[in-house]
Amino acid sequence: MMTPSTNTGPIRTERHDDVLVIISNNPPVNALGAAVRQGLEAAMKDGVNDDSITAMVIRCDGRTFFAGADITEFGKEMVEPGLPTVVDMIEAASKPVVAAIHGTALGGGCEVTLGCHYRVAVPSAKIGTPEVKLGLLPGAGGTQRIPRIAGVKLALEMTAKGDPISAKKALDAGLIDKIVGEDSLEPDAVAFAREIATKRPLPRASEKTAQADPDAVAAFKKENARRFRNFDAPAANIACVEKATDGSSFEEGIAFERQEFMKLMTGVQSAAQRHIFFAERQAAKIDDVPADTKLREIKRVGVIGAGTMGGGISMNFLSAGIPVTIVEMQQDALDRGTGVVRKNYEATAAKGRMKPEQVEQAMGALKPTLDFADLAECDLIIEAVYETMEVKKEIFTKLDAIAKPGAILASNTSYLDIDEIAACTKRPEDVVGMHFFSPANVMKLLEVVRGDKTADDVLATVMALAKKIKKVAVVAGVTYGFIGNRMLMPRQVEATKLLLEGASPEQIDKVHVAFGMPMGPFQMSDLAGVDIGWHRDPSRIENIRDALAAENRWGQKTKAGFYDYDEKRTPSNSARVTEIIDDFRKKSGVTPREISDEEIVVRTLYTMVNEGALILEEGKAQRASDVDVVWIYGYGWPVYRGGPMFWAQSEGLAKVVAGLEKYGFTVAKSLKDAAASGGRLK
Ligand code: T1G
Repeated sequence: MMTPSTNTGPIRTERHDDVLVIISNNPPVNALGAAVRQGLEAAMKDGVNDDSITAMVIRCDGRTFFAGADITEFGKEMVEPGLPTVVDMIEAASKPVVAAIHGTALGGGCEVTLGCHYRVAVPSAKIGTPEVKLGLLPGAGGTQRIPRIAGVKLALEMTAKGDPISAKKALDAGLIDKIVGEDSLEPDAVAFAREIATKRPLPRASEKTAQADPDAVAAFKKENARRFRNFDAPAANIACVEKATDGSSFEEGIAFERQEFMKLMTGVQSAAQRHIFFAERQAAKIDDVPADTKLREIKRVGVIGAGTMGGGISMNFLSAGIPVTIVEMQQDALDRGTGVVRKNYEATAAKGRMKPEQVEQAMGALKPTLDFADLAECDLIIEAVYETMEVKKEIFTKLDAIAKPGAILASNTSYLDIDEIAACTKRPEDVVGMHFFSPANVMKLLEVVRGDKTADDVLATVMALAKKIKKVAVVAGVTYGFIGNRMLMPRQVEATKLLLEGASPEQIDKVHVAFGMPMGPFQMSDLAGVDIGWHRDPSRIENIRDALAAENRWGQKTKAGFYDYDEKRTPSNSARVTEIIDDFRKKSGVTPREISDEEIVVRTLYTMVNEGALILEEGKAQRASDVDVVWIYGYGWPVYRGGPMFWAQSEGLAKVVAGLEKYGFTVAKSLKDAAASGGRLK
């Protein structure tokens, strides 16, 4: 018999005879904000003090169990009770408390389950402590309870890496006690609570002892040093888990966790990573297009070009279960392209990340054709051919003649003018840019280029589709290079000038890698190809790149570029490149000088910020945080620096302006004004 009882804000309770069910209704993800914590505290008191209640169940309405502390509260005055207090109160209860888990019990949500004496979950549930992805660590006892329940190795995996685990894995590890029916979570949890209502002693994680596992810790520290250089949080998570096994009491462990948590919470890295968490979600919103805009149905996608980009783009849709028609001009190119797609899928399957039958399913949904007219059946057609305007215009003119009414016509161009391409069709409102980043099936960023005439529903459809194919989409305006590549240009120009003036490729790259970029400008050139955009005339040498390209120094693919490469593609500084640069300096009449790392930072990083400010002034990006998202997901900008615009704020805009002026750059007005007023770039 169920009777509703107390209600405290988002928390209500329902009595199931002798079992009290405590329910949170705090959409969208039941974040553990102040009202939820206060409600939980009140409900727990009710349950404990009511002698007719023998056990309690905590569950959530909506799509998920608590998905964590409320990140929007961070950095603000904490409102009592804090989450650690609530978790400790649950654990200290004199009656059993059962967590009924569905969706994703993450962060503080996972810690609430750990404070409970028992945990049941539906098969599809996931639990995890992803705080490390926010530059934090579980701050409500997770680093001390997980090792005590499930051991050090899993505790390290969950906290220092931050990936959630399945209900099954949690069951095997003892983190949950039972998997219940997918559609009967509440009744099954109530029944379970009744079963264990009189069982004593109540299992309390804080009363268990964690076994040390030095091998696991050592392995994790090695992995951490390799994968997470410069990040503070992973090491702090490892230290907290270690603390749980060094003989310290639970209380001492908690004190250490609190100390480490506060260090991270008040640091720049977590602020940057939390900024990106919200920026990524904000980027999905188009300020002047209503969120409920009716979307066009995309049942089949057409891809023109089966090269590296065309193949990679196709995989995004195939992996999301959307059939693809891929068009090439020649049979051998078509076969090569589809062969690469199959090879990529088989490599994924070989790593156990895909079943063989899924490979066949994906390949079965890929329809290769030489007949351009086959695109007539597609609802979205993406052109991924040569980056020249005349080819694009030719393609879109043909597309206009055969694509069905209402089909979205997209170009994967990295730089070119979408309005000019749209003008080749009678349906410019259906034309949009979809700029994927290579490798297109791996890189998360998708720049969605909004043409002058692009219809709102076209834009909204592509943004929604981006989420479906697991891309992070950012709306860009029509400008050469859109957002990312346009900001890359001043960096490349200045890096080349610095070479001429006395810096070496390795010095410049070293500054960028130390900053946290995956590679510097010249390492990137060697990876992408020094010959990209080269005029192919070895006798015409107008800059250092021409000189390298003329000697077949095209980068990693020819084992020589700005660096020399061995067969494992390990780079080494090249004496020949030094000679080429010296020759060029002599020919240009430049006397090389000592160049400081500070000058390299200003001229290759501050100039990017300046370009980003211009892009915002021209309305080619919706918001400064969008520019950050582009650089995090498209170019590997270190997430713990929050993206170029966030980083400039943390550097101090006045310092950025002074640096740019010191080296003679014209500073964007918005950047100058924000620096002068102590404001922010919007
Ligand atoms: N706090 C506040 N808002 C949140 C939130 C959170 N924890 N999680 C999500 N949102 C908002 C999000 O901004 C978006 O808002 C909406 O919910 C839907 O999210 C003490 C310190 C749960 C897997 O790191 O991973 O607990 O844009 O678009 O794709 O130890 O949200 O609609 O206005 O992402 O279905 C730890 C973060 C916090 C989990 C759902 N928890 N969230 O994904 O929806 S720190 C996390 C997620 C902590 C304790 C520590 C995902 C999701 P809007 P969404 P989704």
